[in-house]
Amino acid sequence: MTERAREGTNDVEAAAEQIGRLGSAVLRRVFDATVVQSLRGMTADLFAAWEARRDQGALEAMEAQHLAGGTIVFRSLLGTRPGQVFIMAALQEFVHSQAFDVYRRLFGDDIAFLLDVCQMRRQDAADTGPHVPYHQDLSFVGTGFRILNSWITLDICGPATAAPGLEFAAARVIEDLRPSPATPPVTADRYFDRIEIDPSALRQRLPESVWQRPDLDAGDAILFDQFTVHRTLAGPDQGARRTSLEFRACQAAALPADHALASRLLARCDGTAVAFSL
Ligand SMILES: O=C(O)CCC(=O)C(=O)O
Repeated sequence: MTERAREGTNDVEAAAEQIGRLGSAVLRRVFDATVVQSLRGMTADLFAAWEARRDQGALEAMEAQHLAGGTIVFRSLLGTRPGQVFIMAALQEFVHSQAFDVYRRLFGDDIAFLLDVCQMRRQDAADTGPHVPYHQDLSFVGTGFRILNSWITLDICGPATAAPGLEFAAARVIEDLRPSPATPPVTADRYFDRIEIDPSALRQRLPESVWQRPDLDAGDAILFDQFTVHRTLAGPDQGARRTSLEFRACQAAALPADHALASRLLARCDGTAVAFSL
């Protein structure tokens, strides 16, 4: 066991400033224990339901592929009533959290959640497929606008714990580091072999000092943009399951209507309430 890494902040302004500078920040206690417990139960039920649907041959090919990687995306969840209930519950909690205050600070009051790339994900030693290798999420969108992911863990995770966490580079990177940017853009599907960045090239490019490997409590978040290099961080004896939610969103006006990621849910904030429209 290593000493637990406690980097991170509860301060929205500090998080927004760090994201502007370095593309990422750790934000503590985005969800409290009650919210975590409720969302965790719903994710467990939904994974069980999706596994049953897979076994009945009722999933689309891409949905089955996502599930093999431990993932269910929000657009897929929207297709069932329990999935819709979960999305609205999760989004309600999210838009009332400090994480959403960071989005509002960066993007203003009209924010688009990208339904093809908002997701729930499970990671453990046994049955959720490979750990995700070094990659950037959506670097193909370029520098025109920022997509910010809030990766929120529903379980204690990180190097000093029993469950795999996340490693990421807190560094100003504004280019697509994928090995062959000429390959077709990766959109909703995530083929690791097309997005994996060579670790030795990364070590040359990004010094050890920028790499963060936080230990996180359930409800803590890592916020990062489309250029942030990250991967699953798992040691050999970290067999415990970790479930996480990922809310990827951008300034609504920045997303062209014909964009590959245009499947979105608009959240409009009037200062006191948030209204959603598809
Ligand atoms: O949850 C993880 O371990 C990795 C998730 C990730 O890298 C991603 O969804 O882009």
